Amino acid sequence: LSAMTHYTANLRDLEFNLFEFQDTKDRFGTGPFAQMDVETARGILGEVRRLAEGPVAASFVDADRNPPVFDPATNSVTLPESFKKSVKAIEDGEWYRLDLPEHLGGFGAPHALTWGAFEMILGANPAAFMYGSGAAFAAILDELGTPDQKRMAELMLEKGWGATMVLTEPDAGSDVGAGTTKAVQQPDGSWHIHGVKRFITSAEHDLSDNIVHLVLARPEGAKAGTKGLSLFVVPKFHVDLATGELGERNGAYVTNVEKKMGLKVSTTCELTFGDGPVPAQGWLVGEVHDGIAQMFKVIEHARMFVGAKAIATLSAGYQVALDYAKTRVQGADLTATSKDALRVPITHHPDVRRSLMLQKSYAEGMRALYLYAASFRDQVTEAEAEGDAERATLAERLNDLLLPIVKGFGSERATQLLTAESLQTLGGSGYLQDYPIEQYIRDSKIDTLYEGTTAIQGQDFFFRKIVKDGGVALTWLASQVQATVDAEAGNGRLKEERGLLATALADVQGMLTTMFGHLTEAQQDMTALYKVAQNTSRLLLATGDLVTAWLLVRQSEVALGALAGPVSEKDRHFYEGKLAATRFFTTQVLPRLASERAIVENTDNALMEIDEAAF
Ligand code: ST9
Ligand code: FAD
Repeated sequence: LSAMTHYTANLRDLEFNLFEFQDTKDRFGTGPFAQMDVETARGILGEVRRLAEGPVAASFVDADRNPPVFDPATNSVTLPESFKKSVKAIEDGEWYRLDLPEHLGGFGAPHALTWGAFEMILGANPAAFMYGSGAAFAAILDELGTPDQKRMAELMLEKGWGATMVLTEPDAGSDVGAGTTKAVQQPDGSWHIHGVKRFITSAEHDLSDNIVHLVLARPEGAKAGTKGLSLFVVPKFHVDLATGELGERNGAYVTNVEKKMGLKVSTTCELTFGDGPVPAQGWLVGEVHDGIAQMFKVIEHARMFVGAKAIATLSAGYQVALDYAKTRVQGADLTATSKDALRVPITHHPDVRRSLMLQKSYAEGMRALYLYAASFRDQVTEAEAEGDAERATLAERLNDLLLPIVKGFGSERATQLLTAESLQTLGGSGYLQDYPIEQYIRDSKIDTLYEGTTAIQGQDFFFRKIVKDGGVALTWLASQVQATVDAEAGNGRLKEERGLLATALADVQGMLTTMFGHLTEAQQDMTALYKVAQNTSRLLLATGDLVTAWLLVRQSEVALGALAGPVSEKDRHFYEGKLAATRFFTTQVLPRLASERAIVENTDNALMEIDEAAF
C-alpha cells in the first residue's frame, strides 16, 4: 500500500466490459452517443482513475477517524478539511456531468460508461460521491418540475448546491406509506411542512451554500399509504429565482446527527420541519400529487448507486487481499516433505486460492452485472432516438428487473465476502486499522440496509418485477441465458461451464415454479403468501448468482476469442483469469442453487405457526 492511497481501481476489467464485452462497445460515437467516442471514453476512465486513486482516496481514512462535528446550538455541521479536498477534486473535474442529460451540460455519455467511472469514485471514497447528489437530483427536478422548479434545478447545478431525498420517519422506514409528516397548503399556493424525518443523508454539511430537500409529505385530508403522499421541494435557504441570490433561512433544521458503525463522514440527520417560529415552506413538485411515483425516480437512481458502491468496495477489498497474499510468506507448500522446506507466499495454499478466486469471480461478475443493468438505460435512449417504442419499453423493464439484483444481491454478496474472505486473507492483520478492509466492511454494511433492505428488494423483485410484469422481462432474460447454454462458442472449452449453467437455470426456474404455485394457492388460502415471502430473498440471491455466472461464461467466450489471436503477456493473464473465474464460479458456486431449490420446494408454513414466545 502506498502512503497516498488505499484504493486500486480495476481499470483493465472496466475497459474489458465497456470496449470488448457489453453491447455498449458498439454505441460509442454513434446515435445519441455521437459525442462520446472510444478515445474520449478511455480518456475519461483514465482521468477518473487518477482522481479516484489519488485525491479522492486520500481522505478516506482521516474522514473516518475524524468524523463530522454537529453543533446543536446552530444546527450546523463541520466536515473534516481533508474530506472537503476530496469532494472539491471531484467537483473541479465536473465529473457529475457524466450523469446529466446534454441539455443540462451533460457529456452525452452512455450510462454504462458513467457508472463504470463512478465505480472508481465509489470504491475510493463513497461519501465523497454521495455529497454530489445535487446534480443528479437537479436533473430529476428538471424532468418533473414546474418552470420555476426547472430554474431551481439550473441554479442547483450552477452553484453546486447539495440535495437530499427525504422519506424516512421514526415509524416509517420500509413502510414509507406510514409517514405522518403533513403538508398544509397556503393561500399563495406554497405549502407548509410539519414533521420529523430521520436518517436523512447529507441534510446538513458545510460543502455548499444551500441544500435542496426533496420531501415526501401527506397533504391534509389525503389518503393513507404511499398513494396519499406528495413530493415537495424544500430549500434550506429561500432563493430569488431571478438572480439566484439566497434569501431567508427556511424552517427546516437538522436537529441531530447520528453516530454510526461506518460511512461516518456521510452525515445521517434528523430533519425537523416547521417546529420553530419560521415555517418550513415547500412547493409541490410539478404541481401534481404523485409523490411516491416521483420519488421512485430518485430511488431508482439511488438503488443503482448503492449496488455499484457495494460492488466497488468488494473489488477494492479483493485488490488489498490479493496484494497481501502475494507477499505474505507463511508455511511451506502442502506437498513439501521436509520440516525446513522453503516457506512460500500464501497464494500457494489451496484454501487461500479458493478464497481469492471466490472474491475475484464475484467482484468481476458483479461488475459485469451492474454494467449490464446500466446498458439497458442506454438501449432505452437509443431506441427512443430511433422511435422504437417497443424496444424502449422492453429495455426499461429489463433495467427494472435488474435493479433489485444489483442492489439487493450486489450488497449482500459484497458485504458477506468482504468479511468472510477479503479480511480473512490478511489473517490477524486484516483486523487492524493498518489496512483498509475493516473500514470497507463498516462502510459497506449500510448497503444492505438503506434504499430498501434486502427483504424489500426480494419482494420488489418477485411481486413487482416478475409477477406484476407478467414475467415479460424475466422470460426475455431466461431466453438469453438459454441461448448461451445452447451456443457452441468456445470450441468445447466451455462445455462443462455451459452444462452447469443449464442446471442452474433449471434450478431457478424450479424455484419460480414452486413460488408461482404458492401464489396460486393463495387465491384459496391467503396464508400461502407466507410461503412465497419466506423465499423472495432466496430467489433474489439465486437469480443473482445465475445471472452473474451467465455473464462470466459470456465474458469467457470473448476471452477465448481474444486468446486465439496475438495478445500481450499482460492481456494473456487477464483473459486466462476470466476463464479461471468462470470455471471456478460455475463449478463451486452454481451447484449450491440445487439446495436452494430444494429448500423452496420443501417450504411449508411451520415457521409461521410457531408461537412468538418459542423464539
Ligand atoms: C435512502 C437514501 O435510504 C440512502 C442514501 C442516499 C444517498 C443519495 C446519493 C445518491 C447519489 C446519486 C448519484 C449522484 C451522482 C453524483 C456524481 C458525483 C461524481 N420502482 O408496491 P406498492 C411506486 S432513502 C418504481 O403498492 P407500498 C409505484 O408508484 C429511503 N416505482 O408499495 C407504486 O405504485 P404502482 C429509501 C415503484 O406497499 C407505488 O410506489 N427508502 C417501485 O405502498 C406503491 O407501490 C426505501 O427505499 C419500484 N421498484 O409501499 C423504502 N416500487 O404500483 C423501502 C413501488 O401503482 N420500501 N413503486 O405503480 C419500499 O420500497 C416499499 O416496498 C414501498 C412499499 C415503500 C414501496
Ligand atoms: P425497518 O423498516 O424497521 O426494518 C427492520 C427489519 O425488518 C429489516 O430487516 C427489514 O428488512 C425488515 N422488514 C421491515 N418490513 C418488512 C416487510 N414488510 N417484510 C419483510 N421484512 C421487513 N432515508 C431517507 O429517506 N433518506 C436518506 O437519505 C436516508 N439515508 C440513510 C442513511 C443511513 C446511514 C441509514 C441507516 C438510513 C438512511 N435512510 C434514509 C433510511 C433507510 O432507507 C431505512 O433505514 C431503511 O429503508 C429501513 O428502514 P428502517 O431502518 O426503519 O427499518
